Amino acid sequence: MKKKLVSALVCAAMVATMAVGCGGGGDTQADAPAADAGTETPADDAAAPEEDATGDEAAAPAAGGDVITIGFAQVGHESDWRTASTKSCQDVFSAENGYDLQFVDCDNDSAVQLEAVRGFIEQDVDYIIIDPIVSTGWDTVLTECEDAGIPVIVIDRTIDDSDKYVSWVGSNFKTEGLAAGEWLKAYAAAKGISELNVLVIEGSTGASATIGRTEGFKEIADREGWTILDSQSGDFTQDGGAEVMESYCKSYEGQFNVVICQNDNEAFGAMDAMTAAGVSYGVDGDVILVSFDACTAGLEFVKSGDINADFECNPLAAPFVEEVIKTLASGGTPEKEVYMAEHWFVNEDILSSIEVNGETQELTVVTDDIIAAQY
Ligand code: GYE
Repeated sequence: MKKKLVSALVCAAMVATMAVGCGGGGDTQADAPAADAGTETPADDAAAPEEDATGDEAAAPAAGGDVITIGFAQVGHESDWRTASTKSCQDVFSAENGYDLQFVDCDNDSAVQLEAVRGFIEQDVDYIIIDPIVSTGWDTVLTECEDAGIPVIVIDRTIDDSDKYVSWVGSNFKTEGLAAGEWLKAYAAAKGISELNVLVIEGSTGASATIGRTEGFKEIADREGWTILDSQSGDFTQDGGAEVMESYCKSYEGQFNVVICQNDNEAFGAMDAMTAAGVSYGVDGDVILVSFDACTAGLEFVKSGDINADFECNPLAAPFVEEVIKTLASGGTPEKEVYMAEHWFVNEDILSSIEVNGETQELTVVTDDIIAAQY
């Protein structure tokens, strides 16, 4: 395992209000034993808290026979990561498990997302789950949820201008960006590459995932004196990644040797655009290609050597959310912040670990078993 995984309790105790990062140094993460404890792969410890994600009948919040109604305002359907996130919620909050899940795909439109939340208030659902498209503009609607007495659980992206939610479950995006930077530094040194000229394809503008990954990577780039030639949004989509990369290939022909894509789908688009422009990438190419998310298809490209390194972001928040709901249903106070476990994946076995925030973090070489266990 890459990190020493510690209880999220420690993290929550340290951070009273919303803030990306935990305690300044490396983040503290919730260990999550897999539903299938039989295989040991890095993906396993990020799969589910406590018991099987399908739910233990006796312990389920709906055990008394009442169906629990949950409104989920999802970002959209822009990426493999998003598909895995939606599936995680639909699997856990199924009718079989005693839930009525009201799912709204907000198609990356913040106005639609606010409207969805207001719709859930009107329906008087029992709980509201929000994956906030952007990190600001939330206080008014969260106050409305509070006034209606409906607990809000935020997943994945953070809300930065309100703390009127009971719990947030997600990842430390800045740490992911820092890890990508620290890996690039160590990798370039191991390969004898002294000059790094970087192009960044950012995620959706205003999303905390974009903000954190951009900040984290830039911090290392500035410290190391690398040149970031450009940094534009590819909107977390394959088409967006292809479009930005196509224009980068024209504007920066022969000038770049690193491309950082802030998710796998952008990386797939960037690969297509580089291939079309005759630019070689990956472990045998001229351009080092880095991605985030590490979903199944992303890891397949790491294994084939097309992507050099992929920094995981765990989309399986729903089992953790169910724990929060169980805690609330039994009159308890859930942790304000729950960080999920993640791993850093590479193709080549030339570095065993990197230092991130003063902490040694393992690098995992992708194998078929890891891909088979990933989402
Ligand atoms: O990286 C991207 C998705 O918010 C962490 O959103 C998430 C990001 C993820 O579209 O693939």
